[in-house]
Order: sequence, then structure tokens, then C-alpha cells
Amino acid sequence: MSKKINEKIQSIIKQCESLSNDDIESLPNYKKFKVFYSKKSHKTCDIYLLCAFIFGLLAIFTTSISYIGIEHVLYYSYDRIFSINIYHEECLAPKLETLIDIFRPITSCDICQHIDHIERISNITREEFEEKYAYTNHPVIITDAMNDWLALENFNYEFFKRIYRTNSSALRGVEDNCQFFPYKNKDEFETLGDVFNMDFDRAHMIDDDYKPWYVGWSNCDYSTAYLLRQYYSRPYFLPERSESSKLDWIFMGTPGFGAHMHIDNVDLPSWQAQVRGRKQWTLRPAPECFHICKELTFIVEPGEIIILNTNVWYHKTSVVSEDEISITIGSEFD
Ligand SMILES: O=C(O)CCC(=O)C(=O)O
Ligand SMILES: [Fe+2]
Repeated sequence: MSKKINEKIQSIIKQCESLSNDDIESLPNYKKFKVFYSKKSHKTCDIYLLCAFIFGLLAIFTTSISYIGIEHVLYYSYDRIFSINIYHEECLAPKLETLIDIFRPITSCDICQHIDHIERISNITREEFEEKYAYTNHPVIITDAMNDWLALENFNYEFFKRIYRTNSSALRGVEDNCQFFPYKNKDEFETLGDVFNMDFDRAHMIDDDYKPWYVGWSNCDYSTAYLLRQYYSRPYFLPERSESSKLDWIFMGTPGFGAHMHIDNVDLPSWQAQVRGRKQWTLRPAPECFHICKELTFIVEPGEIIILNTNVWYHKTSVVSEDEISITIGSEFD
């Protein structure tokens, strides 16, 4: 049996020798093959997890690691030591979230104790924004920062499907280098390409009993970021000297689904613009502040931008629009 398989593999390798890398990558079964062979043995997974745990313990006692953030330290060290991307390693990614949670620094309850609702504001100056919200961990919704964005009319499922079409450099860029979160759909969407291959009816919620879906991805491909930024601009209220991250995040999905409750470890606060649909957010203070801070639930409407430090507030989302998918775009700022 194994001799037969071996012969078959040898013959496939022989046939591949005459193809270019691009030809091989465009073969329909290439992705399955790559995913299958990238799955690691239990032993290797255990070693990865053990190292992550040791890094976590070190973070508690080493100021510099806890300052940089355990997630960044893991990302760079795993790349250097094992040549793996922690977000793409199936056996590591889900457990990593729990580890990051366990080893996160204690939050000061000053940031949440006086907040009992989310304010909606408009026409704010950069100076006022900087003083009251930018770096205070005080979440807020800004209602007038997307008025001239072309994204409001143009962003929809088909728009992104065209950008991330099969074999495009945009799709390859995201699949090879950026983060992809399939949330509850992880059994069916292995990559962003799978999202844009779903049935038309499901994507557009044509039948009443369509299967809900929700995904998020970071767009770390510069040329795609450049293209997308023709449709939106840097929010006017961000402090002049603040650098927007080169990474943009896109979250998209149908009513009923969203992101589970979690806390991030990305250092910086972020803005997230609700381009289409309505999304409910629940912000929960860190457990050490439960006795003094409130959980907040509110809806972000199309045309509104939420400012949130996702590193200090636990957060979860759920799309609540009646018959429209939700699309948001966001970024970190410093
Ligand atoms: O928009 C969402 O559904 C989740 C967003 C999120 O988790 C984040 O921005 O950190
Ligand atoms: Fe988050």
C-alpha cells in the first residue's frame, strides 16, 4: 500500500517539475494539499503550547515582555524559532487566545468605573478628541466622520468578491500573510477564498433559512490597502501626529452572527467604521473590575465610527440588521 502511494507521489512530483510555482498554486487541489501537510503532529503542537506557556510566565516577571505584549513576543519568536505563523497554526491559534487572556496585565478600573453608557458625538476637534477619548480607553461613537466616503455606496459582498477573486494577488496576499478569523464558521471556511466561493443565495441571504456566516480579516497587502483606501479616508478627528496602522481590518457577515467575547493584545486603540448594516456591541470590563464597572450593550448604526481600546475592554459583537449583511472597516491608531 505505502509503496503504491509512494510511487503515486513520485509521479506527481515528476509532473510538477515542469510547472512554475504559479501554475502549481493555481491547481484546485493545491490548497487542500497545503493545509493537510501543514497540520502538525500532537507532539509538535504540545511543544508549541509549552513554549507559549513559558513565554506567558516570563511575561509576568519580565517588564519588557509584558510591555511589548505577549502576543507580539509569541508572533516574532515563533517566526524566528520555528518558522511558523502562530495565527495560521491550527493547533495553536484557538488555545493562544486563552493563554493571552491568562497572562494579560491587570487592568486599572479607573478606565471604566464612571462609564455607564456610550456617548454619541459629532463635530469634535482633534484636540478635544485627543484629550477626552484617543488615549483614555473611554469608548465613544462618532456620528459624522463618514459622510463623504465612497465605501457607503460601494462596499458589499460582490465588491470584495471581485477584489479577492480566485488567483488574485490580493487573495494570495491575505491567505499567505494576513490574519483570518472565521469565528463560528471555522469548519467550513479555511481561508478567505472559501468565503467568496459560497453560494450566491447564502451570501445574499436569499432564502429565509440561509446558514448565517461571519468573518474578519486583516488586509496586510499594501496594494489592496491602497485600492480600498480610495473608498474611505482617515477619520478627521484622529490626532494629527497619530499614525494609522498600515493594517486595515474588515469584518463582514449576516444577522445573528458576530465575534465571541474576547480581549485583544494589539497594544493600540482602534476605530471601526460601520459601513453597512447594524451591529450590536457588548463591552465587558475585565473581571478584576466587575464589582465597580458596568457591562455596556449598544448598537452601532451605518455611518457611525466606534472608538474602542480592544486591549482593555472585553468585547463581543452580533449583527442585528434585519435583512442586510454588516460590513465594517477599521484600523488601529497611536
Ligand atoms: O467587529 C467585530 O465583530 C469584532 C471586532 C474586534 O474584535 C476588534 O476590532 O477587535
Ligand atoms: Fe477584538
